[in-house]
Amino acid sequence: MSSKSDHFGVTRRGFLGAAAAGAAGMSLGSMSFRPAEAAESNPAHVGPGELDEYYGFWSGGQSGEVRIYGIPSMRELMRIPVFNYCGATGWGQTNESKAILGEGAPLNGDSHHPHMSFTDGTYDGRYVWINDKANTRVARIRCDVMKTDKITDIPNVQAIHGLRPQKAPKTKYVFCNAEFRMPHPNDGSNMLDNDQYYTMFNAVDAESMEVAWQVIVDGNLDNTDADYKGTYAASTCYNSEGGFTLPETMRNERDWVVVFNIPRIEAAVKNGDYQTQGDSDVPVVDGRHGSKLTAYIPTPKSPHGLNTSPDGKYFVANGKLSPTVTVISIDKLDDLFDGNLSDERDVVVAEPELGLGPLHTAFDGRGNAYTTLFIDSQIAKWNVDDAIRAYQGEEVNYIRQKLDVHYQPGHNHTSMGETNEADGKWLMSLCKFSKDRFLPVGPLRAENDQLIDISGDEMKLVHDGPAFAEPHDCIIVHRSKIRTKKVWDRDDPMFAPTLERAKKDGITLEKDNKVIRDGNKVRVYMTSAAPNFGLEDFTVNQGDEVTVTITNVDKIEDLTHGFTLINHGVAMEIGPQQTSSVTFTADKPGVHWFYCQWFCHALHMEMRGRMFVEPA
Ligand code: RUQ
Ligand code: CUA
Repeated sequence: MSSKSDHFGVTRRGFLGAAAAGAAGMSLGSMSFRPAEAAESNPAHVGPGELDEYYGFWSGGQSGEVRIYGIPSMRELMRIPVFNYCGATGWGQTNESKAILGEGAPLNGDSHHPHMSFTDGTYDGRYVWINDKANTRVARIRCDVMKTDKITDIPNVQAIHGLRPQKAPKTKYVFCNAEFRMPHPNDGSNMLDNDQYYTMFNAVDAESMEVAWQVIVDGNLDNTDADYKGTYAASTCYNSEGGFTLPETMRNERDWVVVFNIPRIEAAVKNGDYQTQGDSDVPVVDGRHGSKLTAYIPTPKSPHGLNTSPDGKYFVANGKLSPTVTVISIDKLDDLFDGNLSDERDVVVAEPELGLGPLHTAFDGRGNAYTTLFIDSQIAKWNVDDAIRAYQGEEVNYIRQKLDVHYQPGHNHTSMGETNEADGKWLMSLCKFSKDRFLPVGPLRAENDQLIDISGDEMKLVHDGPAFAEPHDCIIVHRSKIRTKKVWDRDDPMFAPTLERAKKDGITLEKDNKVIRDGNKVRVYMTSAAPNFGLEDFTVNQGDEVTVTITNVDKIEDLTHGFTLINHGVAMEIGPQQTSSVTFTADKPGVHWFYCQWFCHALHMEMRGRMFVEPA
């Protein structure tokens, strides 16, 4: 070991081993250098000016946002504020974003699972949904502008965790698991009465974003995925014990995968076979043990990830506290629901033992599966058919390879891997700990998103990508699936209410620069065109409630303006052809400069003006 590598008090691990040492040009004394020829031979290298083949949508974890990466370069292209406040774009502050978030909505989130809308089993590029575990919400991002356009509070439950859209024929529902059992009603009358505790599986209508129905279950719901026919969804379920404390939730050797029979649930709702709870009018059906709407398939101890194979044949439940994953035949579920099987376990067709702490599984479309092993810090590549043969008693080694990752991987995801177009090129391992892989930055460290080339027979680690605030999950979408707008449409629904208000005020947003007084409410309308605001100044009285509405009349791609008002905590983005507005109180007399905070022109620094506030 060279003394240089100890400079930061870092101990290089012996098991840097095969994968890392194989990366060209890497030696302990020159960790951060790679010869140019090595960079070019790296399949993840995307040269200057070249475009990536895939979009990656990353959850922003505890930040509550969603990030867009280019894959394979791992270049971060955009951050989409969702549940969080964004000081750059004014998300959480502009009137348009508040209308989507809801007045007084919390501006934090814990986003885990970004998933795109499907048509016929593959991505259709319309929407990406994401959960907020922290505040029990589900949000939708419009992929034509890459902005959040709807956020739904899920009633009667706590902590939305697993989320997955229906894959076929076209995403009608977004399935989302509420994780924590809570008493019903949750009004303080029954806080210690375990019999009144349960949680629910939820379906959100993909178009309206209203909650379509909820299903009461036993246990805590974890992750979920859907089949390729629109008939079933399956969720992993831990805490079958219904315990409150860690020892209580660990007693049973087996927990469940719960399978939801979507047509039967829809029929129950249609027949009025449901109840409602509290203030909500969402139909609630009972899917606990004994219900015809669900099936509980016993699986070893606290299963976590739930992944559907891209051929549509299997649900794979990842053992977490068991070294196994459980492979469930989707084709056998009809028989299970029709009562033709004697035991729920009859739908299990394989249970390969992979290593310690299996959390999530991804697929390459060539019959192989890739499972993260949290405790072993490895990815196990295994063959599904061989695992099935082994379960039937044949002597066959289903493990293809184990690759060290750094360290403790949670989710992994393959390119197009959750669709029927899984293409087996890239695998992403989202490692929860980076330890010695990056320069230390204080007690809080980056996570490590590792890109693995799976196009050949062997997995090859090709890139370490630091990421902030645990991106739990990601998807890798071929760029052909996505068409984004270059400039906003003037009648975009995102700012339609603002257009409506301007119309009432007799304003033509594209050309008028006017101040309208309405009691102590003042509405300031102006345009922005590089390098000018339509108004060089405007005057209000101290105490006025001021709404500034700005329309960017530039039609040029990438020409965004901003509006920042000094000492008022006000800033917002105004993209080309966009209208944005913000409301604040002018409580300080005197001169307050406003300026454009988005570099837009050689005279960008000069793009500014004054707000005069007359003393009360
Ligand atoms: S979970 S590390 Cu929030 Cu997706 Cu598995
Ligand atoms: Cu407009 Cu800077």
